[in-house]
Amino acid sequence: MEKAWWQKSTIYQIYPRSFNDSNGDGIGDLEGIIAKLDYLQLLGIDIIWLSPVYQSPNDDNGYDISNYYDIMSDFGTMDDMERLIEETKKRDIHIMMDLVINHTSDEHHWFKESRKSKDNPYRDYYIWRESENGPPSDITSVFSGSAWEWDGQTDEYYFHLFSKKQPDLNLHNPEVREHLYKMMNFWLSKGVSGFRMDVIDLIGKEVDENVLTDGPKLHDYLQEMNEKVLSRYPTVTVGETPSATTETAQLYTGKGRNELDMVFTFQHMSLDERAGEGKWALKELDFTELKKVLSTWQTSLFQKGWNSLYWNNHDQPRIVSRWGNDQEYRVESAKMLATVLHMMQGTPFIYQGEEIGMTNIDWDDITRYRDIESINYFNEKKTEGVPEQEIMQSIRTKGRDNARTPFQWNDDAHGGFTNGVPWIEVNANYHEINALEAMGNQDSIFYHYQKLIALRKRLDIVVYGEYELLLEDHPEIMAYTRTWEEQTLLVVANFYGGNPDFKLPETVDDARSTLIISNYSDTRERPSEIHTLRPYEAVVYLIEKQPNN
Ligand code: TEU
Ligand code: CA
Repeated sequence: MEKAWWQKSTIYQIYPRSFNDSNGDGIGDLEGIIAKLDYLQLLGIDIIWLSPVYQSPNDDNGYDISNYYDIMSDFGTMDDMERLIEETKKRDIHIMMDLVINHTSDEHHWFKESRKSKDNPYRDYYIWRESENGPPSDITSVFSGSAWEWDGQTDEYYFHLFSKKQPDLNLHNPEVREHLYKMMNFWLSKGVSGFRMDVIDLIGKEVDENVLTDGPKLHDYLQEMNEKVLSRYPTVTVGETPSATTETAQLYTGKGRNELDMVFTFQHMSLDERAGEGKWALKELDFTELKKVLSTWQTSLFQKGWNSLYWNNHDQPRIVSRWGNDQEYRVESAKMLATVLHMMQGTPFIYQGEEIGMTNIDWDDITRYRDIESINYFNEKKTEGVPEQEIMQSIRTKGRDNARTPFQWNDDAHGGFTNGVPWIEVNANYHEINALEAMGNQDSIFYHYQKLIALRKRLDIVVYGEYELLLEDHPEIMAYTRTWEEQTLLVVANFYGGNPDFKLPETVDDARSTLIISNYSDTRERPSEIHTLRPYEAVVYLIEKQPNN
């Protein structure tokens, strides 16, 4: 089996605006990241995924790029970026840039030209349509309202799946693709190691046919990109693909397909929303469904592709608040969730602050929020007459700002994130939850993540072992094995606060097993036949086959 360098790696996502502010303007920056590289090295991560740092008017916090070749002045300069690349190299850390090519900012030079006249050479870089009576179609923006915006300069509509300041590029135009490949090569030649590709499943869209994701040309374009850019460097890539299924994931990541290394799938992220009603329609997590979804991905891609593994990113609420217990069992449940994810097959992603168990915010007042998605949703629902309390309950539970409050470094004002006034408030719990506290405590969540990262490097079975789900229908326990050569890895996790019994399956011989990691300090060294689990307990045993088996 082919062993790629990134298969043993762990990736850490930095959302620069909220990571560390070095100059007191309240906004995280590149210099601030450089100052924390030793912290990341101690954690043991291999790759940083840097959310966008390009020039941007910040309508969607950098996911609206006005110049791909320059750095947002809030974050620093190209010199700072080059220094960041150099400093990460010294520590054997790679950088993965965020690649946003489904759309640009409306302040990008291309769009400024494009909107000027119908025969402008850049006109066809974007998606323009004429329409007499209202928008050309009913397609809606992810950020509320129509996806079509009327532009009086030429009396046509342009298409934007996200904010109206994020016009969609027309990738069917080969000139556009060539420009983008040139830009990607520019960054790779600067020394970054790859890309996380924003909503890459949209780039083959055919708006007139109402086809958005998985357009007929999507995989052709990815293969072309691979040939003209990715294959020329030892890259690592992950595509953000909300529409991916276990079938399409094999197209993206399959051997010999020459497209991407892995994709972000979203099926597990939708298990606490009412089916078909979107992210704001709240519902309890369907736990057995979660096990089923994760397991289906594990088995479907086994030796046919490669999984990314994540609970969190800058678009999702904090996992310990979402599917753990951020009160009495914050530490136990954060470690349990980490264990379950990191012992699976794939490349794990850690989102900044996850490794110290940062939690959701509980703000009731919309003026404290900064995210365009939440604010637009609030305004839309308010206009429709939905009671404010109900709207705010969705935003508190699912809003993206849950992940975007500043990193909590220590107990100083604003959690040590800034000497000034932060662009978004720090979570009030920074006095108890912060990196300094975590680093001084050998039992902290931080060191649990450090161990999990190291285990992946030490044990081939974590990287290559075949996955099998146990106790499929158990309402509280998630348990699985990984099998590789003469070994079995047994992972048992209690997802809730009760004390369920775990009965050791007959296939598992406990005579030759050792405890690999646990989130309770006094877990026994061998699994007993009946193991009564404690709240949110998670244990991992490595079992050697009997020599005569
Ligand atoms: O997100 C794409 C995406 O699918 C979003 O709809 C995401 O599911 C949503 O934000 C969840 O609430 C990417 C980026 O990750 C996001 O931050 C950007 O806002 C978006 O693309 C536009 O670039
Ligand atoms: Ca700053």
